[in-house]
Amino acid sequence: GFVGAVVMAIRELKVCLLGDTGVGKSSIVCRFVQDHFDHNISPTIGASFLTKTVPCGSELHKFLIWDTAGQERFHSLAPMYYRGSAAAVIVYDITKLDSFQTLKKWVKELKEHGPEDIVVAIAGNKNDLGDIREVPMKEAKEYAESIAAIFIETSARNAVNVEELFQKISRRIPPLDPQELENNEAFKLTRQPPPSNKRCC
Ligand SMILES: Nc1nc2c(ncn2[C@@H]2O[C@H](COP(=O)(O)OP(=O)(O)OP(=O)(O)O)[C@@H](O)[C@H]2O)c(=O)[nH]1
Ligand SMILES: [Mg+2]
Repeated sequence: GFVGAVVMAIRELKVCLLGDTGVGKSSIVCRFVQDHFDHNISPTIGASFLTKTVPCGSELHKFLIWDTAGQERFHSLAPMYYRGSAAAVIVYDITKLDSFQTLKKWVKELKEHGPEDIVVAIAGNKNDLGDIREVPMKEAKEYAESIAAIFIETSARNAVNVEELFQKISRRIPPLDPQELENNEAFKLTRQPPPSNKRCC
């Protein structure tokens, strides 16, 4: 059938992942972007960058994902990645109480030095390892509520709640009204050409 002119705005959203080394930040990103899990994944050096575009209402959200290195020696690089971020995903490992303490330090750092309106999402990863859990879900959930953060438990390994994590972030980002869309320099918007008959599949 006939497809009218469609103007779809792509909105680029910078997102960073923060959290202790080994909690599974890279595994979450790998699951989200490539739907893949690597048991032998190496610790991240510096940071890595990946993108994924997902529909959100009448917009497309192109996540520009900065997966940071959790090792302490890379801590000083973090501001480059949370600066200008629309959202930060702070990951802990439900089997490592220490990683939950580290998460609280990241929350504090973001509060002091991060963007004012940043969306914070807390992800309790490795929830496939419930038998050796050290962080009760209730405690983490209540903490997240106390700082108005998104909360979800994930398993990058078993592909549990990884898409949902990013969906929750998408839904927290207020849609732009068309007027603002014209003038707002803060958001990078790309007009997509209407689907042409020639390219139609
Ligand atoms: N059981 C289980 N293991 C996981 C899960 N996610 C990651 N892992 C394992 O945890 C280890 C660390 O994962 P990474 O993704 O490298 O952790 P990271 O947070 O990126 O670590 P850094 O890059 O050093 O900050 C790897 O052996 C992964 O295979 C999960 O959901 N369940
Ligand atoms: Mg990593």
